[in-house]
Amino acid sequence: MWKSHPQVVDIPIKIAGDVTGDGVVNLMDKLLVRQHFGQSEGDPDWDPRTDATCDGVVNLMDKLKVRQQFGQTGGCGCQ
Ligand SMILES: [Ca+2]
Repeated sequence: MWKSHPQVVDIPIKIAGDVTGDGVVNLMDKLLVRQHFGQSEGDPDWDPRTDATCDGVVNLMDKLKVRQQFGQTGGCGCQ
């Protein structure tokens, strides 16, 4: 007789504002958003990680998102 066993799988949960994906919202996230500030989808240097609000543009709202979440940790952020 076959029995199914539940499996435990680690699924990294990305923190809002953790644009670098390293599991913590810190100065590196602020710097990356600043570096890409003003860019939008379609720009040659577009980096979707820096669009913390997922609206297709890196603007003040993304900076605010990082600021709100600054210092938060969780998940490994690894992919
Ligand atoms: Ca945005």
